[in-house]
Amino acid sequence: MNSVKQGKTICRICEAQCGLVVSTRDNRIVDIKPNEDHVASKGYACIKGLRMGDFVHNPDRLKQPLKKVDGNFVPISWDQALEEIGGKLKAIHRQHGGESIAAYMGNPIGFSIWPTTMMTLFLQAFGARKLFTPGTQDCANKFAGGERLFGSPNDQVFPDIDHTRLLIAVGTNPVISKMSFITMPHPMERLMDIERKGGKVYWVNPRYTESAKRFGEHVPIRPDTDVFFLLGFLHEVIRRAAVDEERVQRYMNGYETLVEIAKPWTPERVAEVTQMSASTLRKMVDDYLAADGAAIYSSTGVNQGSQGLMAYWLQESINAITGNLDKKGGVLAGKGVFPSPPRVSEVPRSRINNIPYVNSTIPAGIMADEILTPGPGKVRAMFNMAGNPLLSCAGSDRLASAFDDLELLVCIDIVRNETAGYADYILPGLHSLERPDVPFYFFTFMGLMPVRSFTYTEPMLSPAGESRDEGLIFRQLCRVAGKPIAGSRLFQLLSNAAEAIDRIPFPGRKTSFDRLFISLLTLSGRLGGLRKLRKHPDGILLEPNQPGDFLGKRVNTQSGKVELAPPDLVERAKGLDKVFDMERQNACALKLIQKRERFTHNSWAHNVEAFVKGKRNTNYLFIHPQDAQVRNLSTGDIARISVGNKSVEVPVQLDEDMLPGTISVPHGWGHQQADGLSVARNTEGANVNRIIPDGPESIEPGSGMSHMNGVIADVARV
Ligand SMILES: Nc1nc2c(c(=O)[nH]1)N[C@H]1C(S)=C(S)[C@@H](COP(=O)(O)OP(=O)(O)OC[C@H]3O[C@@H](n4cnc5c(=O)[nH]c(N)nc54)[C@H](O)[C@@H]3O)O[C@H]1N2
Ligand SMILES: Nc1nc2c(c(=O)[nH]1)N[C@H]1C(S)=C(S)[C@@H](COP(=O)(O)OP(=O)(O)OC[C@H]3O[C@@H](n4cnc5c(=O)[nH]c(N)nc54)[C@H](O)[C@@H]3O)O[C@H]1N2
Ligand code: SF4
Ligand SMILES: [Mo]
Repeated sequence: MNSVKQGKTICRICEAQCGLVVSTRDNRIVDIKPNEDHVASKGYACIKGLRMGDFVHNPDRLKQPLKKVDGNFVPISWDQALEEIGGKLKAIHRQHGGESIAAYMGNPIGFSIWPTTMMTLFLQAFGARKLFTPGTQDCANKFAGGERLFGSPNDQVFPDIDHTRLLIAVGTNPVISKMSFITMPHPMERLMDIERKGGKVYWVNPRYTESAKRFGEHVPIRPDTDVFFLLGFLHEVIRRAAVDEERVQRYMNGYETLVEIAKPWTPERVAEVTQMSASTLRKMVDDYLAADGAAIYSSTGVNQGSQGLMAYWLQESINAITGNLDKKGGVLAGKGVFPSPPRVSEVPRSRINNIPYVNSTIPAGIMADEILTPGPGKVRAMFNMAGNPLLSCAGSDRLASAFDDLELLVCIDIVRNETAGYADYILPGLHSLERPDVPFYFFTFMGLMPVRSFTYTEPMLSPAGESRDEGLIFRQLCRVAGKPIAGSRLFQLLSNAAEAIDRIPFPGRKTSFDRLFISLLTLSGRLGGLRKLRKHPDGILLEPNQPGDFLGKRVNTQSGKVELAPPDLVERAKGLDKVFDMERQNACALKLIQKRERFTHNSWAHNVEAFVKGKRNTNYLFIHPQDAQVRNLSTGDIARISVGNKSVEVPVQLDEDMLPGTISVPHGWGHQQADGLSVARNTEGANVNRIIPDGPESIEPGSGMSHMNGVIADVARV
């Protein structure tokens, strides 16, 4: 047995990106500890990062390519897999063109620059544009909002946590999630500091969350009514003339339009649907305006509603006109390693209802339609990397039929998940600990950091079995299909040469091409080459984001000013009266929201035995005792939750923390058909996305967001 080796890396499970110290022996993890010396995480990590060994060395880990033969998966060689997939791809491309080829790029790999870039360049080689991502399940409203207000989807703001005096946190639960659109290890500690320094945190949430129980003030809100809460807020700000007129004059357009829009929405009126009293709202406005540095921040609880883009627009407009945008303690515009890429002059549109792409991706809510609708551009081949759309996207039943309809479905994953059950080929990719990496934070996310830092990591392990770097897989497929990656012969030649060199056995030598790519990127971002970065496994600190660095300097709109009145949103605002009336009519209906849990991570943590022990082996219906009583439900009963003609059944858990009228069923469950997941297969629970509607009518205009939060549902005892 060899001795234990120790290495430093970063966790790539969530946006916090904590530093870890990983001990290995004989290519197996023996221990993972938080890295006390990491410049940003300083010794923090959560249970998922610390248990990563269970993901890497999972007995179900894929180690060889698989091909479906007569309904069963059989192992084949890489050569055979590449030849056959490349051949089919070539034929489909020749007959039906690039629009018939699509891809889904899942969440976990979004944190690695190399495979994500390669998948994009692979699509480019075929003139294929249909890239689906979980973005339209979690944050595309922010991309769409950034584009309209600041000029680019990559122009994003985040609360200046270390200096803010007042934070209104809407639809987020950091104790569990560690947040999104802000890279902040140990978020609760940092947020608690706001109150320790005499400031205040409000949690606007239909659930009295684990976070709200720690500190701050919980303000309940009826699900999917945040847009009205924000209209009431805006109304009050304007009524009190609490506007930084000089800034508005100099740096913003469209303020007068905003004034008109806010006029009818008094706190009394919006209270009718938000269930937040006018006095509570006014108190929040008082505190916000009194604070020297205040911020409203929101996350998936709002993003996944039916008005996520509208809410984002109002929220950032409030932050902007009150002078809190680009101000110490307000919201800062994050600065990436590279400036935001130039705006795409012509946004592609889907053949389905002419729906626009957002941030160069096509909404996942119309994936089934793109596959099932006949005619030119019908998707026939699909590549799914590190994703589980069958469990994570809306409309699972339609998606299942769609995947059945494909001529070619290739899944690249570390295990055989539910989606892979529909695949023609499954290719074993790398676990993040097996690749050299820099986080995919070059444009946007790099900047969304209270502590702006950068960490390069070497692989901690060699690839399991025959598993292969995803980037290499795409370049090899391009070669076989006769379409050079990125449409560049030179790029393809370089890749082929690097591959040939890498094949020569030479102990201790590391693959060259990916490192070369990363080096070029970091060098051009003036971070230094790998030699320098390797010397800093604890990360390097970059110049922090500064207030006063954005307005008048980096705003990417044509006017150079913040656009407070984007025409399409102003137009939509006219329809809000109707939405409001509907809300009033539905005041008694149950609304279904999502819920993240400590031991689950979207759909991929349930194959770890420790995470699904005992009562954790299923998802539940969380329901307030009042709502349960009316339906004759108690804890342990099985409930049927229906939306339209679709339903799922899960056990009931009475939960006083839910606002009455609100129910919750966590997503990522329903693994019973997952033949490739020996632990998850034996869990119970159901896939809530079977009842979340998909299709062009169920996504938010402009952002393409699937409506997953605040969906009206029925509950009955089984
Ligand atoms: N343990 C764990 N951590 C995770 C994940 C996981 O699956 N498990 N997933 C990761 C991913 S991919 C992401 S994107 C982030 C997301 O990070 P967050 O956005 O912080 O996600 P949640 O913790 O689900 O918080 C959303 C909150 O919104 C509330 N909410 C629901 N509906 C509404 C509404 O209509 N209005 C308002 N105001 N609030 C509402 C919910 O009660 C919930 O508390 O978390 C990441 N971290
Ligand atoms: N109803 C409802 N649905 C939701 C949400 C919700 O709140 N409610 N949340 C949404 C959100 S925020 C998100 S981000 C999506 C996530 O949705 P997805 O990204 O589609 O799904 P994951 O569950 O993250 O599945 C990731 C897969 O990647 C694999 N994987 C992990 N690491 C690697 C790697 O390095 N290489 C390769 N090749 N594979 C890897 C895992 O084994 C797993 O099979 O779900 C969304 N779905
Ligand atoms: S919070 Fe947990 S899952 Fe997220 S990066 Fe840190 S260790 Fe990984
Ligand atoms: Mo997400």
